[in-house]
Amino acid sequence: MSNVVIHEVHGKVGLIRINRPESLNALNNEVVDGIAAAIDIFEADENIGCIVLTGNEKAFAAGADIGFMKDFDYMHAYKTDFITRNWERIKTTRKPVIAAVAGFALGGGCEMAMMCDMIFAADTARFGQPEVRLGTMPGAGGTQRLPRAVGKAKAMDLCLTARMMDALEAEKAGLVARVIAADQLLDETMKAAQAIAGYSLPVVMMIKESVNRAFESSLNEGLLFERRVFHSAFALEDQKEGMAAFVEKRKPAFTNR
Ligand code: DAK
Repeated sequence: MSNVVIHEVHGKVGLIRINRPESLNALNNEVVDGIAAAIDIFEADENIGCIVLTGNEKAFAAGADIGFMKDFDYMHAYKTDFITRNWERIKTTRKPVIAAVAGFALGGGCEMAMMCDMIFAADTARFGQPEVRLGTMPGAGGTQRLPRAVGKAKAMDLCLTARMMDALEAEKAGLVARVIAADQLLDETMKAAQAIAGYSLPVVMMIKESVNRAFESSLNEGLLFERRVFHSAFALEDQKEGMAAFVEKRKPAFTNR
């Protein structure tokens, strides 16, 4: 795997760092393929219970690499399935992914953060969909995930005016789960990720699947899905262990079964 993406194992957490600081982590195929390959590795590793995706202190990612795509024509974008082919690996992993965002998360960078299950933002984070300035539009979910997260008014504002939203506004609007002092961002995110990874992996996967269902179904269908998955959780050894441990006033020892 190339060094524009670094992947490391920290206990039960897989950490992925986007590493193109000279271009504010602009996303080209090498970066996106590298992220997808790291996710493949972590998905296959039974020991990993949560994934963290981050950039550096200046940028999570300042968007798709403009130099890389500026000469694309329609046929090239269509035939190579630009975006769908490799970007969506973040969306398809069954393990939870936390985006730890400091600095710029713009265009495809904001869209990539939104593909993750939640975003923890440094107080330096700035989110935006400035594609309109480049004579194009968001193409990796910006017009779809952003309104679901922050509502139509702010989504229209960001996509149509290209303005950036700071971390506090993003938290208030519902885009961001937590705002954290920049120098604590990775530590705090890793702590949360280790906590998630310490729970039963099948239960964590069921919760992720069920919350995501809320965005794909009516309320009643979603509730039915949740109820069925909840019932199935009684088939888990980890449910027996978790409830027995509570009653016996001890820490549970989950075995992911
Ligand atoms: N791509 C390539 N290089 C980038 C970049 C980007 N997105 N963003 C920054 N860089 C590079 C700069 O060119 C500069 O490189 P050098 O000149 O040093 O070689 C270096 O990173 C540092 O940037 P600046 O000198 O500009 O730094 P500043 O602090 O002054 O400004 C900035 C930071 C983030 C405000 C500024 O760099 C900026 O406006 N960057 C572009 C942000 C942007 O427009 N992002 C959206 C990209 S478009 C599509 C699907 C999806 C998309 C498009 C089409 N289809 C299906 C067709 C997605 C599009 C995008 O994401």
